[in-house]
Amino acid sequence: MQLELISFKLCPFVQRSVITLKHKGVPFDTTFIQLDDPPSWFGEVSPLGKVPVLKVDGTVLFESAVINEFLDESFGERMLSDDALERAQQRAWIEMGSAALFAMFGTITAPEEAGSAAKREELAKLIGNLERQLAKAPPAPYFSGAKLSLVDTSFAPLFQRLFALPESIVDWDAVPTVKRWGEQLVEEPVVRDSLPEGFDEMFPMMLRKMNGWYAQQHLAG
Ligand SMILES: N[C@@H](CCC(=O)N[C@@H](CS)C(=O)NCC(=O)O)C(=O)O
Repeated sequence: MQLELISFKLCPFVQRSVITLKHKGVPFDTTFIQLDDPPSWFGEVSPLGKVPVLKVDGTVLFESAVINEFLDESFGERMLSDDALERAQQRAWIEMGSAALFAMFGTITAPEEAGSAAKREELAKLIGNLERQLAKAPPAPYFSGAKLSLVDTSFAPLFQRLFALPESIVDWDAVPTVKRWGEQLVEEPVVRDSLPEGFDEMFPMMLRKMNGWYAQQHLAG
């Protein structure tokens, strides 16, 4: 099977698939694009105009959660539960992870203080809900027990970005179980290995370029 991942280097959704591919040890090619100046062919392969897109022997898949489930079903040991109810719950938490990613992105890119604060509040609520869930069912050490799951691969890029910010947008003392899970996930070799080279410089550079309120306050210069 020939796999080609269409990627934007700093996209956390692409990174979900990179972690899954690497964890499964599946070889793949990557084609990087610039989202602010996409190549002319991108509109034809990406129905939503978003990355990631995975081409499988030329057939296009889009949406990170769908791509990850395809990879999971096609290669290696399963990263979702065999039990239908637990699997449905895992999918729901993956969706919640997407909402948290958008709330984080809104917080750090909103042009005005009020917009940033509203997104930060949204993020706090989501992370608080996650804390309640994890407090009931603590990661051991992963979300669903002893093995890395698609829930872990979906949240890991969020934690990498939250921990990389110079001024935290999460009150970590209020969510100790989430913090512990996140700290452990970002140390996973496969998660570290999924970050593009130069991430530490590129991520703040992108935020400065977007020039939101957060960047003006904490990333000047
Ligand atoms: N729900 C999508 C979200 C993907 C997404 O938002 N990707 C961003 C980059 S990180 C994108 O391509 N944005 C381009 C746009 O919205 O025009 C997924 O899970 O794959």
